[in-house]
Amino acid sequence: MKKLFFLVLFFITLLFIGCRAEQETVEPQGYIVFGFSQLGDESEWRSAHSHDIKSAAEFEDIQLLFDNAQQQQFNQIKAIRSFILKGVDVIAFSPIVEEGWDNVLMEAREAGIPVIVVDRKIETDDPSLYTAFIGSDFYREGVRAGEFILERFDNVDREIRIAEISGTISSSPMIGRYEGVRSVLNQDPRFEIVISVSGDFMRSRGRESMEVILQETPDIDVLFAHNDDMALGAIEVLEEHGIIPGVDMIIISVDAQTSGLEALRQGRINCLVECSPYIGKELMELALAIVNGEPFNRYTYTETRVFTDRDDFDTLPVR
Ligand code: GZL
Repeated sequence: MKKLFFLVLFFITLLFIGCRAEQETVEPQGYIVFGFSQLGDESEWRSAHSHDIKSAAEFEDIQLLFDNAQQQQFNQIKAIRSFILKGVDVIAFSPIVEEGWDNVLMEAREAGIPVIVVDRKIETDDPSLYTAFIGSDFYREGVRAGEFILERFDNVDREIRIAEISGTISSSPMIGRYEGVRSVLNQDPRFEIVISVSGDFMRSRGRESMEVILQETPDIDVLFAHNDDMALGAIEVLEEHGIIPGVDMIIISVDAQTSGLEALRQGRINCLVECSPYIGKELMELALAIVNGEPFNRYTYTETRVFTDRDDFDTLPVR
């Protein structure tokens, strides 16, 4: 009987300690509450972007409310509204497309919550609706791609036929890269973009796009893909058709994430225009400066480097 008593007492004590321990491991309340609406998880770049932001928030002891909109603008607007209702200290979002944000940003302004536009840009008649932007110069990325094509075909005296697989229609990276590459190629009559298909920044859609390209337009010299994932999907299709990517067709992509860099080392991609997703640290520092009333830059742009098949591969970044 005595044994049973002490056994019961032992288990009750354990239960109590467990509960106490559980109460003490409640999530720490971060220094500020930061609501972030991420547009989706469509690419390697996006995954790296999300991971970098989460890690940076943890490092800065910032309480991050992270929402994945699954590629739907409506979900981003809903998430921003929920952040407003929760009374967060700062809101940031990566806008899937440029238009349609004014109303929800006016609601954030009325609630006195500063908004940071991250990665992609928005189109608005009232730039005071957001406090700062941190991301990349997409037009310049397109220009760098065009410059590579001109250089690679410098001594070729014939028409150069280019196919383009573009990103999400009406998104700022798609618009910028589309216009940037044309601003260079239009200077030289040898170059013609004979077909442009949207692949929505997804590998599967890159495959579909290349199938369309091969059916619609023969004799393509160059593929310009607006991101690695679509380039890699397209490359799979080329190889299935016995076309050697990087040799029979020059391949240029944007992002320079892990798989893109690997394909460059393998000679299946000829040029990568870097677009860095690693803005988490700067984003958190920007948010803290805004909330604490300290000086900050309204516009912050990431560096754009270009890697080609003629580089010393030992100097390529390791992701
Ligand atoms: C660019 C980013 C783009 C990447 C794609 O800043 O918005 O979206 O280039 C990603 O890989 O899907």
